[in-house]
Order: sequence, then C-alpha cells, then structure tokens
Amino acid sequence: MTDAIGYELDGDIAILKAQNPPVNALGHAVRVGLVNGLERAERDGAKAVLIYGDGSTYFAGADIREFGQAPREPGLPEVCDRIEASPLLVVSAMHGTALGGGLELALSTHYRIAVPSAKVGLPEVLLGILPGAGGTQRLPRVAGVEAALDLITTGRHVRADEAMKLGIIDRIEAGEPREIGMAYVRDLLDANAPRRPVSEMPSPEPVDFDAVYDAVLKKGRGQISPATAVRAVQAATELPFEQGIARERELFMELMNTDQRLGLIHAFFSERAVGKLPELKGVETRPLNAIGVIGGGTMGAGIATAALLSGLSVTMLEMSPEAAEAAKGRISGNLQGALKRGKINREKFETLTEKALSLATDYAALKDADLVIEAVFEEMEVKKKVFTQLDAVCKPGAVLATNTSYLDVNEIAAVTSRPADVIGLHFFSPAHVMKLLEIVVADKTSPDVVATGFALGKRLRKISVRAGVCDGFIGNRILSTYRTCADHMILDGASPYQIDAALEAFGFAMGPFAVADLAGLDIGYAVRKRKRAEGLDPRARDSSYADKLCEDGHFGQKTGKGYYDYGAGPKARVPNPDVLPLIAAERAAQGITPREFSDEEIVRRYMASMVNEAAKVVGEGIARRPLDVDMTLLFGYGFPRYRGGPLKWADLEGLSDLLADIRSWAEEDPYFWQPAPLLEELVAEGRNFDDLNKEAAS
Ligand code: TC6
Repeated sequence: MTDAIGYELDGDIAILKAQNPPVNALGHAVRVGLVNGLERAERDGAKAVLIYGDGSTYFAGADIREFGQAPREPGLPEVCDRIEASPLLVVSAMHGTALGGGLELALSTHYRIAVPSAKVGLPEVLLGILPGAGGTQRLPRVAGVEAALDLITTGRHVRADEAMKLGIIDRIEAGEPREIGMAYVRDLLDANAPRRPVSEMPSPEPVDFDAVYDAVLKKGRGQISPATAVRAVQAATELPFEQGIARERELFMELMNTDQRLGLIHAFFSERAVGKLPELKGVETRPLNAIGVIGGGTMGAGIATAALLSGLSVTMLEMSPEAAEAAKGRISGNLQGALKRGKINREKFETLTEKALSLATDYAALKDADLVIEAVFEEMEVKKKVFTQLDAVCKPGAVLATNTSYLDVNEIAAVTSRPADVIGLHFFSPAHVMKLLEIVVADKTSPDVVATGFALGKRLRKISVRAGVCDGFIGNRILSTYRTCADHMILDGASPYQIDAALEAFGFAMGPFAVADLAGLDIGYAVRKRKRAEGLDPRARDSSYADKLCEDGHFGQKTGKGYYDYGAGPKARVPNPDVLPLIAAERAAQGITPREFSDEEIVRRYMASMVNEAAKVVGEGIARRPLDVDMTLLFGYGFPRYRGGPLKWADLEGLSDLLADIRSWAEEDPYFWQPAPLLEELVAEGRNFDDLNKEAAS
C-alpha cells in the first residue's frame, strides 16, 4: 500500500479511500495504491470494493505535474483496466469534481453514485491532450456518441443531475461519499447486481464524424486537441474495445508531444500562480464590503456590475442626477444579461439594482466606502481633481483606486495626503466580462492595499496580475509596441487585412485592426496626439493615415466604419475602401516603395516585437515574472491560450533565433528594434523565460 490510498475492510466490502490532497490527483503513489488495494481486497475475500475520495473531491484527474516526465508504471490506463477486470463488484462514490482521469477511473468501476453537488467532466482537451485512459471509448458506450463528443470536445463540467440523465451516474444521494457509497454497495450486493464492465457494452452508433471534425477544428481556431479527440471517439464506433483503446493511446501520445500541450499546461499553472506573491504572504487585507465607483460610463458601469454580482454594495457617483440614472441604466442592462444567462434570478436582480446599488452626485456619499475606484475621463488633471476630493471625504484606511490605463499612478497618488492608500486597478472593458485585472503598485502603495486589491480581484473572479508603474503598465505598454510594429509593416507594404488574417490564423481571437475598430479608433488617436504633444523621439517612425479616418468621423464599429465597413453588421467585416488609398498616400508622402510581406514574416515580426517589449517589461520589474506577462496577454488581449502566452511561445520558438531576427531588423530600424537586455542576457546564458518563472517559484 501507499499512504495515498487508505485500505479498510468492512465486512465483505473493501474500502479504498484516496488521500492525496488537495485534489486527489492520480499521481504515481495513488495509482500504485489503487492496484495494491484491489489486490488486497481480492486476497481478503471481499465481495465488493468502494472507491471514494477524502477531502474536497473524488479524483480531479491525472497529476498534471507528471506530464512530460518519464512514465512510471502502472499507468492510468492499466489501472482502469485492472479495476474493470476485477472479479469483485467495484463501485465509485463521487463528490467534488470527478474530472479527466478521475472520471475515466469512475467509468472503469462497475457502478457510480454521486452527491447532488458533484460535477463530472473530461476536460483533457483544455490541457492540449485527450482522455487517454479509456474515456473516449467508455463514455460513448455509456452516454452515446453525441453526448460524449460534446463533453470531450468542450471539456465542460456537467452537474450530477445531468450526468445521471446521460447514464454516467447511476444514483444520486445526499450525504458523505463514504456513507452513501457503502449503502449503495450493500444494495447492489443484496440485489445480486452483476459486475458491469463498460468495455463489454455494445459499440455506440456512429455519426458524421468528418463533419464534426471540421466544425470542431474551425471552432478551435488552430487548437488541435478537440478535433483529434473526435477521431478517438470515432474509433469507439468502428473498432472493438481493445483496438479502440490502442487508437486512443496513439492519438493521446501525438498530442502529448505538441507545443500546444506545453502551452496549455503552462497556462493552467500560471493562471494559479499569478495571484500568489511572496511579499503578500501573511499580509492582512483591509475590509471590503462597500465600494464606490466614480463615473458610470461603459467602464464604470462594468466595474459596478462585477462588484454587485460578487455581493458588494456599490455607490455610483456621477456628475448629475441624469448621468447617475444613465449609469444605472447601463448597470441594469448588464445585469439583465446575467439574468438572461441564468446567472441570477429575478429576485436577485431586483435586490442588486434596488438595494445594493445606490446613486450619488456628492462625494460625501463615499465617506463610508472601503474602496473607491474612479473610472472617469483619462486625463491627468481630471484624475487629480477626483483624488483631491476623495482625500477630503474618504474614511481613514479606505483604498483609493484609479482605473487609469496609461497614466502615472505615482503622480495621481501625490495629490493626496495618503499615497500609501492609492493603487491602480486597471479593468478591461467590458469589466464585468473580461477576466484580466492589472493591479498597479505605485512607489508608496502599502502592502495591505496591494493585498486588498488582490482580494477584490479574487472576489470578482478576475485573473489579477501585479504591475509596476510605467506608460501602459504591462498590457498596454506591450500592445503599443506590437501595434507600432504592425503600423510599420503597413507603411512598408502590408495591408491591415493581411495582418489581421495572418494573426487570426496564428490563433488571436481578432487581428489588431479589427480590435482597434472594436475598441474605438479615438483611443489610439488620443494616445498618438498625447505622445506627439509630449515630443516624439526624432528616430521614431510616425504615420497619420489613421488620424485621417478619425478626422472624417470614422471611429470603428461604433460609427459603422473604421478599418472595416460594418454596414452589414458588426460581424460582417468588409474592408473600408477608403483605407488603402489613405495608406498609399502616406507611403508616397514618406517616399516609401511598398514591398511584399509573407504571412510568416508578419507573424514573426509582430511576435518578436511583443516578446522584446515583454522582456523589457520583465527586465525592468514592471512585471515580476514572465508568467505575469503571459497571463496578461492571455486574459486581456485575446492571445491564443494554446500557445501559453508570448514568452512561453518565445521559449518554444527558441530565444536565440528570435534575438538574431531582432538584431537583423535593428540594422534597418535601430530605434524600434533595440534588443531587450534581458533577452540578450538569457540567450548569452543559455537560459529561457521559464527558468525565470521557476526561480521565482523556488
Ligand atoms: C487527465 O486527467 C488526463 C488523463 C489521461 C491520463 C492517461 N494535477 O484549481 P485549484 C492543483 S488531465 C496536479 O486552485 P479549485 C492546482 O495546481 C487532468 N495538480 O482549486 C492547485 O495547486 P496550488 C484532468 C492539480 O478548488 C491545487 O491543486 N483534470 C491538479 O479552484 C488546487 O487547485 C483537470 O483538468 C491536477 N490534475 O479547483 C482538472 N488539479 O495550490 C484540473 C489541480 O499549488 N483541475 N491541481 O496552486 C481543476 O480544474 C481544478 O483544480 C479543480 C479544483 C476544479 C479540481
């Protein structure tokens, strides 16, 4: 036995209890323990075996940390086969989440009972693999091909009641897993229930797998694991069980050896590591019950919505009663969406809009707020006025937050008598939907204010990333660089449409020009004007064709035209015929002879500019670790999750080749392509970004 599986004999029922916190992952010790436990039960003359999990869950899956290491016997498929083949009656009692290998193991037991709150699923494709312990062969036999394809290609978790309808669970019972499991086993023994190996069930009926494969591939935007899983399910309909299992294994191993698997697993662990900062260990957070939001535009209303949905009470401050009512209208609209999607019920909706939300036009209404976030116009003088007022009315200890996306938080903090209480909380629009929250720590921000920022992020279910102060923090600073790179390629001969298409093929949800149209071209226009007013470096390339679009009143989707024409609706992107002539005129004015760009070169330059700036951001300490950049781009900028983030992508591409490209481009434009010192250092030392992540974790 191993400690990971407890063994007990109760009459003629052997009990195998998983005790591998936190999630009973099926690591080596657990697998050995299960096989040993089963053998012992057989030796002890038991009639049945109950398997359940101690702590918060049944098995939540294979131990992801073991992926990529040398395999250790017994593997999970063998454990599952051994369980299914046991002459004893084997039963699973499930609670928490039976996921991935956990559900595969449950499917290899002969009967399954669960508590009502249990959830099951096969989320392997979300990690770049597919169920590799019989899940693609057993689930379709139990639940049918259609349901199996749905669960396996989306990775969604289903609740016990739905799982029971699908035939995955045989019985639902409230109680402790051990108690309900034992009662169920006794019932089965009393009824002389036979062993019921799923592998002996008939093959399921096929569907049009080619059509499903194509649809799933398209939906995955370049991610291959869901489509590959379709082929594994297909095998369940075409091959005898053992051969189906062999096909599953073959496809599983193919996926195991992909960069996509590495990218997705990097994303899984980074998502969990990003909010864990050593300096915040043990730091108490400040109270967080009532918050104030200043400014009820799209951003402020989104922040208020997210706060209300998380159970906070919100005071919305606007300049006039009319503006306050308009803000309330926006918040209600957002909450209506939550109501429609079944996230809240009508009663909750009423409570949130009528009781938890209050409107105000006087700063005095914020005197009791624990935390105030301003989301007013993005101009330093306006922000300073707001913070001067907040300093005058807010209670001691209140956290004063700015939602600025570019401005200097130190300068804002300096107008108050309490800079230690001031922090940047940079939400992304729409703030009740987008997962990213940059927590911008200014020079004097106190640790408990930072901890409170992270606590708020957790409460709002955001992915919170710590950022230092600089123009644009982590995300917008890097965005501004890769956008500039795209603009340079346009000046030199590429079209916005070719660039968008190349980057969407790379996996971005949208190319940069479609994104600009969505966000509003006025944002970039304002930034360009500000930067020009501050004085551009004479070596920087500039262009004004996009300004002309704005001067003609074309701000993107909201005005119906930008880089694209949205006359036929927001999704029907048709190139705006005015754009290419404007670009041609700009090239002529600058004396540039356009050249051809391949899609490959577009992606390479765009990504290299992103990585180079990201390396500067990490090198300067604006982001603490490479993974902070990766999560920022993943959750705020539509970066394809299956590539792990720009710095994971860079590691997988090879840093020295990237640096060589950057150096060669620096010969034509030394100002833009200045190699990041950190990148040069890593290449010189033969290390990569992941090494830095590991050092930070140790
Ligand atoms: C598979 O099964 C393949 C089978 C084929 C084999 C041939 N392994 O998320 P939390 C850690 S693929 C190792 O914060 P929650 C996690 O890193 C797998 N570690 O908790 C964290 O560690 P930290 C299919 C794991 O309550 C801690 O546990 N299964 C694993 O919010 C707590 O996690 C999945 O994809 C793991 N499998 O959510 C399920 N899972 O404290 C993946 C978690 O050091 N897991 N950890 O940061 C989940 O979805 C969630 O963790 C959860 C619990 C819903 C189980």
